[in-house]
Amino acid sequence: MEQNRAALRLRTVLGHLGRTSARAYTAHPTTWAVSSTSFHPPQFQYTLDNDVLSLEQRKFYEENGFLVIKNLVSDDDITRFRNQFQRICKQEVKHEGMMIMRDVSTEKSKFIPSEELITKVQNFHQDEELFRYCTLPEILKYVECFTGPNIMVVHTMMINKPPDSGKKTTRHPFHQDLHYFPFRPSNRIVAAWTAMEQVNRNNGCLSVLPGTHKGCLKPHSYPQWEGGVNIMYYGIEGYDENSPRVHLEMEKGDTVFFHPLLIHGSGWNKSQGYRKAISCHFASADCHYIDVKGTSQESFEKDILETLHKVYGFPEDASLKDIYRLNVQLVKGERINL
Ligand SMILES: O=C(O)CCC(=O)C(=O)O
Repeated sequence: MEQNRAALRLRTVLGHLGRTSARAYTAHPTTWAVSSTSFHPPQFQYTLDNDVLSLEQRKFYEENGFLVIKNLVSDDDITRFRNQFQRICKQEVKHEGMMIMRDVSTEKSKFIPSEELITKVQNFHQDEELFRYCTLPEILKYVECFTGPNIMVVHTMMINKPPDSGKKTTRHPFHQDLHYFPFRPSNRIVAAWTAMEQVNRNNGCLSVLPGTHKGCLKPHSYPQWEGGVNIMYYGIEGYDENSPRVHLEMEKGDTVFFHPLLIHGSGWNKSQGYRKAISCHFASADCHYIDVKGTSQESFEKDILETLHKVYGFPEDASLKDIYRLNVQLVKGERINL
């Protein structure tokens, strides 16, 4: 029954996107003509009233939990992010608090400062050049539709998915981003993820389970994968593996905005290239913190605190809130209410 409902929803999603059956969906412009300005149905809970999204786009996000905007970020900006990432990889630029991650398949090999060995840079808040992504007016314009006008940056990532060694360690298991966040309400949090080149099933594009943002936060743990799993790549427990999924094939500059409860992940990189994307999580500056002790997020809090203690000497008795307090940054509006 649940399966039938999910299949029906997938057909509706593909119908909206101009396809009838294929498993992979190629992102199309989301500029439907109908405006939302004069229409305020009370059932809208995941999007806010403003005149940026068309009614069709709004309904699409409400129903599916994601929205692709074609060609949003310019080639020039992408080149600048790419160049800065290379400078970071070569250690020409360093920032305290920025996390440099490697793939589990190469983590024991000798470290050479080059982009071949770095799969992700997290928390680039202090890097002026990469952080420009989080302040681009074209990004914030859409973010505001989900967060409202007071916007803070809560998490940043530049992802460089390497060619897979054959052990499928470059996969990112299905997960919900809310697992990592100690603030609410979830509907006022949104991710922006921009493809820095063409992304497709061959190089490990994002895959999403449409409509799953309407569920609740589920327990997460490390998947038991034969080749190992990357640090902080938690996977959701107990989701239906046969749920219909949509593969978001996107062009350079296309950007997907998605809800933090949407179940998503990405496939292994079968190509010889490094699949790059830049991403930021935004939240309303009016969100409030929650204590994750006693919740399914507690294991993540323990994990990250252990890592930060080992690497940076961060106090062991700190909390997830303390980590975020050091990082959140206002990008629009007057104050952070945390
Ligand atoms: O870019 C990817 O491969 C997946 C990114 C993602 O889902 C995440 O880091 O939470």
